[in-house]
Amino acid sequence: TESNPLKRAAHKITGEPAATGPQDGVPGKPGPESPSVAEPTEPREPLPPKADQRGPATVSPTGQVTGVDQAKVAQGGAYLTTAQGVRLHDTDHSLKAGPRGPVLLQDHHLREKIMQFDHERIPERVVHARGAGAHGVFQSYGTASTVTKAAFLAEDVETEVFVRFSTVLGSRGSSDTVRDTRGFATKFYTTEGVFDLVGNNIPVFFIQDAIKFPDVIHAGKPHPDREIPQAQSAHDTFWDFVSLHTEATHHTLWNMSDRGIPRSYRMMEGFGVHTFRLVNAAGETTLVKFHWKPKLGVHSLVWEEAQIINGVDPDFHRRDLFDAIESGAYPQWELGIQTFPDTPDQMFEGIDLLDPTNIVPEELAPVQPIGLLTLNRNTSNFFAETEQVAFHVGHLVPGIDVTDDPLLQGRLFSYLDTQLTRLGGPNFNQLPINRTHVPVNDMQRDGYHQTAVHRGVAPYKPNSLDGGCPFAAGADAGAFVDVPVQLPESVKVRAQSETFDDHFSQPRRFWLSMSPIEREHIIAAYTFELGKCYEQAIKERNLQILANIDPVLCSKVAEGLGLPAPEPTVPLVDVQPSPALSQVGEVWPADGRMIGIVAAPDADLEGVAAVREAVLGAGMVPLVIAPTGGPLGSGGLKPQRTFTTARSTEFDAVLVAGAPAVGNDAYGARDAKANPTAGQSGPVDPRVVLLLAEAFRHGKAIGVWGGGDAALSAAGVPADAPGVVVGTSGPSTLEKLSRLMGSHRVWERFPTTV
Ligand code: HDD
Repeated sequence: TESNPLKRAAHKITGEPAATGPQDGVPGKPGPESPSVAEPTEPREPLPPKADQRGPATVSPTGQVTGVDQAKVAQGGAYLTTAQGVRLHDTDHSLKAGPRGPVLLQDHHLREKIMQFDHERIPERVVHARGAGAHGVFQSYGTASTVTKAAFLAEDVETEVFVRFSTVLGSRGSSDTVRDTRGFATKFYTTEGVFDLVGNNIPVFFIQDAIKFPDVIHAGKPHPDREIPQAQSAHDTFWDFVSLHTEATHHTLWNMSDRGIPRSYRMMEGFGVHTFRLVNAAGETTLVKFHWKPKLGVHSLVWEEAQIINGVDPDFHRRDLFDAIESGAYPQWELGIQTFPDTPDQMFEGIDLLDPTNIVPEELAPVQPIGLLTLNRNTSNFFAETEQVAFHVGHLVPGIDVTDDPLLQGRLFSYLDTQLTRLGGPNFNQLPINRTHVPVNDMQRDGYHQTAVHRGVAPYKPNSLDGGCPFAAGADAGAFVDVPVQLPESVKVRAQSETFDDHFSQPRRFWLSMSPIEREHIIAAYTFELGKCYEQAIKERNLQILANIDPVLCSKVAEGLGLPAPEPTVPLVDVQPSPALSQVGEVWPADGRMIGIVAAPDADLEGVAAVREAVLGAGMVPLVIAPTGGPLGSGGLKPQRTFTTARSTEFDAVLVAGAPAVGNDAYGARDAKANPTAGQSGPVDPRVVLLLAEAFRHGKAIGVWGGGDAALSAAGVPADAPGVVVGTSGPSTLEKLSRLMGSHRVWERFPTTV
């Protein structure tokens, strides 16, 4: 009955009981009852399968698709069984010679259970090991139909998708908010087969030729002797590599910018990086670059915040994505293309389109929207979906083809190859998450983990024994036909085009396009990362690179390192800035943002309840933070966080109702005693003081009412500082605070010198 999906489903993350609890994000569908405290005693059928738990389709020789209910195969019946379906009556005790005796070798259940467990892990991805995925739908506008015949890009076509976001360097268990590039890989289950767009949140790459990929990754991964640091670029081997391969300058600069620490996966751009080739129905070709534009805008953390989150909530991005989808705040991106004529030189306005270290500024080639991606369903099993999903840049559909970008060409080899080790053989395409949603008739046979029961005797072509099946299709029947691209006359060489040699003018454009605040962040990031290097020569070599980007950048970082700033060794190019590259200046919707509301039992609880409703009504998520987990006041207002579990980094803005005093609970009083300086003014709980001080330092909007200004002064936050609202009531304070949130942070609070 509730029309606002956030309001309807927010109980999933706010912990409140739902009147009509949604299940699987499906509004109105009653959810499972909360588990009772006592152990259940009656056998019960497992929950019905979710859509993504259905098994791969089986295709008959005539192309008829029949679904196998994988959930039944994997998890059916109310009783515990062995893998062979034999019912068990005890899985907690191994078979022994007497209760204190040795375990018997004959215990077949023990043996099977432990064997399976011993082999639960598969190798993590060699890069992009840490990730989070979600299901969704892609709605095409049809605006790309003139340049591509791809069926899923025709007008009003809806295509199911699966998206996996990731960090590049860290292991599977590493933290989400490290400084790194983020992966943005999308699998489109189109009516013409699977198309994968395997991109990043940064539009350029470190290297121009895939042959260097093992090298750049070896340099970025932890040092091989002691395997540190984890998921970081702040170490000698990374900076050694990027200073010796100056083509890495542009990507490195993006990593040192705010793009390296996104606020959320929901607030990242995505890029196909390479130039691709589209083909339309008439066989005409167009070169394109793909862009994902988040509806919420592009936003980042600040560095201290990112570091704190690494400790207090290493799953920050994963949780954020999951919670947003669960609560109905579905993240959306528009897919766009920049188009370029497919000229023989494959250059555009002097920019080599085959060089993946280049962008084409949006001011020169506008991004034209072609469809809308909505992520609306969480995974129901991380391993089966997010871990087993296998992307490949060679998963193309008719109408989309590759170019000769040497990085892309190498990727075409790598993505299939890596799955053999990771997923244990060539049949990973049959895993439910990888399976195309259209009939498959591929003449591939056997291999490890083959699950299809193929019919017929003639998996070769032509044949007469299976009636000639399967038949090859022509382009008119939707076949992928390679574009007959004219190649220049050439000789076999290990070399690259001279047009790949300018490594500094594009980074310079990026630097010049940044606002002063963003430049400060870049300077701070280089100063931090190079400051973590041990080798003086590596610091100096990198300062030389910075001098070739911009003298101010170089001198500021040099100052921080305590080293002299070198002169540039290349002439500084007079490039036009590209305002589209800056993240600061626009106003964005605040949907799905997290609002912390601090309240003690003696606060204006009616005001808190009203604010909570208003936050939900505005499509944001309210989290009430109280001294303990118990209900507040006679109205029974339930807190979602306590002073012990809350940290400022979880919230985009903080509201305080009153000034929660020390001693509201034993822990607050103890903290105050142990750390008397934290609670400077004495009466305010030190954890609230910390919350406010951090929120202020990180440029977050803060609102107080009902005596909350005492909490502000305890935290050293001036009541008249930019982005601080001292209101007369909860709702009026929230209203002013919400207006501040559209710009993501209160940028005026950050000092700038450049
Ligand atoms: Fe890659 C994974 C993106 C260059 C080799 N890559 C991987 C993933 C993303 C990217 C998002 C994770 C996919 C997932 O979620 O499963 N990679 C990129 C981009 C690149 C790029 C945007 C440059 C423009 N990659 C690149 C090169 C090579 C690889 C040059 C090798 C020559 N990438 C791989 C891989 C991975 C991979 C080893 C590891 C796991 C996987 O493929 O499935 O094959």
